[in-house]
Amino acid sequence: MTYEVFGGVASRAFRVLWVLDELGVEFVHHDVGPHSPEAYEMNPSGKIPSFKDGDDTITDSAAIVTYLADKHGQFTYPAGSIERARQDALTHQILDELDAVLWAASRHSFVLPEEQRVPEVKPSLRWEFARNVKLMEDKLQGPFLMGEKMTIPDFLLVHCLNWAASAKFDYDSDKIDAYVKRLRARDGFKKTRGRLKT
Ligand SMILES: N[C@@H](CCC(=O)N[C@@H](CS)C(=O)NCC(=O)O)C(=O)O
Repeated sequence: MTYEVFGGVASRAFRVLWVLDELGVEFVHHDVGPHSPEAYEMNPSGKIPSFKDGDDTITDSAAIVTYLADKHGQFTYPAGSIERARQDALTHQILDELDAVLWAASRHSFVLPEEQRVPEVKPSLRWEFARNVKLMEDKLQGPFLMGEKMTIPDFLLVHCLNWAASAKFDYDSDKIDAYVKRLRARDGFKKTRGRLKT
């Protein structure tokens, strides 16, 4: 069965590519942008990433990485366990409190039609992001968010922190800085980073 990933490395497709690189499985990467013909073929919104497992299509980066973790039995706790409930809570916390804030800033910078952008919201989003990273810091249990085991929320969190760095969204946390440095040093991360066109 062939896996196919649709979406550029600099997009949320990074999360999917990184999980696949860590799993060490074969896949085909279609380096396509949002609203490209390929993106619309996979998702009527034209958003990326999307993913194909054989003939089946999955959209949404968090859904795709959760599917891959479940299917390969890595980077996740089993469905129905208390650990899985805690893992999913972290996933949603990252999506609600970091991804959504960064995405609002992007929308009001370059995504929305110009007349719909409200740039004045950005200082408030920067404040909210820094506060929410501090809340994540309280959740960090060990080398990984959940302690000794790397799980799906780690992929999402590090991706959001990379996104924050390029959007110049700051925070003040030595603990989170050390965490992100540790995860960026992984071979899987470096392999995915190496896929970026220079
Ligand atoms: N929740 C979705 C968000 C997908 C999304 O918004 N992707 C961006 C690129 S990272 C996009 O395609 N934007 C184009 C648009 O909003 O129309 C996911 O995690 O996959």
